[in-house]
Formats: sequence, C-alpha cells, structure tokens
Amino acid sequence: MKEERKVELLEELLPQDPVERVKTLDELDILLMRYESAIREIRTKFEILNDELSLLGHQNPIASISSRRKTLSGILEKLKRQGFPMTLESIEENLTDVAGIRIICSFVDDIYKVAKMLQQQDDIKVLLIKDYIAKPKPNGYRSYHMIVEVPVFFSNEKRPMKVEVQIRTIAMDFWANLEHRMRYKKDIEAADEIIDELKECADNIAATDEKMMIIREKIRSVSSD
Ligand code: 0O2
Repeated sequence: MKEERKVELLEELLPQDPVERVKTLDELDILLMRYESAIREIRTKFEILNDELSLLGHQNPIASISSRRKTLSGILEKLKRQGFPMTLESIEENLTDVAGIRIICSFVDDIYKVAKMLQQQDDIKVLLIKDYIAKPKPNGYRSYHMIVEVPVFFSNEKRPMKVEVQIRTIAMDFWANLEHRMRYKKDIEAADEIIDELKECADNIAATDEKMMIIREKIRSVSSD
C-alpha cells in the first residue's frame, strides 16, 4: 500500500486534538499488543497438544505453526473497504482476523483431531467454523477455519480476544500459497487456464491426502505386528 494511502487511513482513525491523538496512538499500541498476546496463547495451546499427542504415540499431528498479526494499514484498509467505523472499538467489534494462526498437519484426520481438542478447552469460545475441507470453495480451496475467542490476562484485567485459526494439510497449504499469489496478480495472462489447472491440482491433492491416510494406516498395522 502506498505511503500516502496509509497516512490517509491513519488520519481517519486519529482525532484532531493533539492530546487525544497521542492518547489514541497509545491505545492503538496496547490493542495491537493484545492481539499478539492472543496469538501466543493459541500457539501455546497447539504446541502443548502436539507435544502430548506425540508422546501418546500419534507422531507429530502438527507439522508446523505460523502466525501473523495483521499490519495496521491492513487493519485500516479492511475497516474502510467493509464500511465499518474507523475507530479502535470498531477494530475489536468488526474484524475477526487481526490475529491469525495457521496450523499445518500432515494428515486430514489430524486437522479435525486438533481442532476438536482446542474447541473442547473450557476457556475457548468458538464463534464461527468454516469447514472448507468438507465443503471446498469452487476454486478448489480447502482448509478448516475457526474464529475463536481466548481470554488473555493483563495486569489489571482479563480480555476476550478473537483469533482466526486456519488448519490445513501440507498439500492444501502448498496449493493455497500458489493460488494466493495468483489472486494478487492483476491482468494475468492465461488466467482462465491457470484457474482450471489449479482446480485440477486441488482435486488431485484432495485425493492424495486421502490416499496418504490409507497408506499411513497400512504402515501402522504392519508395524504393530
Ligand atoms: P489474506 O490476504 O490471506 O489475509 P474475511 O474476508 O476474512 O472477513 P471471509 O473471506 O468470509 O471473511 O473468511 P474466510 O473465507 O474464512 O477466509 C479467510 C482467509 O482464508 C482469507 O483471508 C485467506 O487467507 C484464506 N482464504 C479464503 N479463501 C481462500 C481462497 O480461495 N484461496 C486462498 N489462497 N486463501 C483463501 P483474506 O483476508 O481474504 O486474505
């Protein structure tokens, strides 16, 4: 995003009064820190589940975890695009993906296993589930999404913070990363052809993910002899 656009959006958020401006900037820092803390809480929960399940003989259900806090300009751009008020309260009220965490599993059944384990934790409130594995998007996108609320304890308060959790296999992630790159390329030549090829790959990937689970089961049954 161009620098002038970023300044323009920030100006919409900040009050005119200089003292109030500084106060709002400080509050903004605190809000962003809260989202980063919420990501840490959720990341730790998945790391603990992975450690425990590995010890229980499930091998590592989670292959890797990555996370990101949306940039300030990304946050303001989304508020603007969706027509929400440009205020700090509006960020918390209207955006669910300021804090995002992505869990990559080797196998599809591990996705549901770890998702369920998080959902069952009594401090977690599940606000929304979108299962694009059971119901893939028309372009072939597959991933399991949840918006959860986790309480984060600060010096003098406990705040429920929203985090977007995306869980997918290594193969689904490989596909999504390439497709994401195409989405941001405008005027791409042979776009229709690429869309078709990506859809074909997505179907192949889904079939391969299924087959990998079957092979894993065969290996398990042999090694337990
Ligand atoms: P980015 O650039 O990754 O942040 P939302 O727009 O998030 O408020 P939406 O689109 O209904 O609401 O939520 P959904 O469907 O759960 O999608 C959220 C995120 O999932 C997207 O964020 C993408 O990261 C990912 N995603 C969803 N659909 C696709 C897809 O077709 N292809 C790929 N590669 N990723 C997808 P953003 O903010 O759209 O994008």
